[in-house]
Amino acid sequence: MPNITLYFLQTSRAIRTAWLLEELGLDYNLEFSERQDGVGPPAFKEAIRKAGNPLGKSPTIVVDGVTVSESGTITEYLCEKYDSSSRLIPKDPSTRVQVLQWIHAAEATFLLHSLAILYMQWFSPERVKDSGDLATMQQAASKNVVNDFDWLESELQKGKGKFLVGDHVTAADCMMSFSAQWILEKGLGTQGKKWPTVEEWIKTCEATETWKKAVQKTGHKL
Ligand SMILES: N[C@@H](CCC(=O)N[C@@H](CS)C(=O)NCC(=O)O)C(=O)O
Repeated sequence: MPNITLYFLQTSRAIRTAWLLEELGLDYNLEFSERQDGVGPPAFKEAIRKAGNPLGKSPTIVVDGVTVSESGTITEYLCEKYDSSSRLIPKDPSTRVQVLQWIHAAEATFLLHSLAILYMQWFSPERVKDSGDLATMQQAASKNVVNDFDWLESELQKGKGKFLVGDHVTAADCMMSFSAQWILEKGLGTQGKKWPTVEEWIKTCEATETWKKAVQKTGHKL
């Protein structure tokens, strides 16, 4: 068994890695921290920096002395090393490209568009809020989020199984479920819209034994 440590900040992308580790059947040491004032506490971020990630962000993992950051990279690294049957990132190029597409979309499309809205809320000066300009900007930025979820909804409807790519969990689900759950929970740019197939898929992910184990071990909550 490899020696793996996972730096896990509460309510974060680290649940992607915890779920993946359960899917791979790998045990790991958990370095957990609750949030403080909504962000990572300084001491926890310092511990992550000391472990080799200068940004102090979560998830970060150390695998037999090798430090890896960025949830998508961690996903690809762990699968390359330990997914011997290529179940989570398939070898067949046409299926593989679908899984890779969702791995990247989870960060570079879904979280990119929703975080733009969160940062407007966090960082706009009061005068921008009071003038109504914040609401106008949020409304404009929401179009991307709605398009993203419409795309996810239609891909899930077209899909051949109950998971994002087929009838079993792949790395696509491990990466994408947190993005979808978190954006819907926070209502970031969703404009009160509902995507029933996305909601059903999230429930299917949450019903897997591996997801449940990851939540039980980490105490993850939204
Ligand atoms: N692109 C990175 C983002 C990592 C990141 O921003 N993590 C957040 C939690 S979801 C974090 O550590 N925030 C704590 C802080 O900056 O205080 C990834 O995919 O892992």
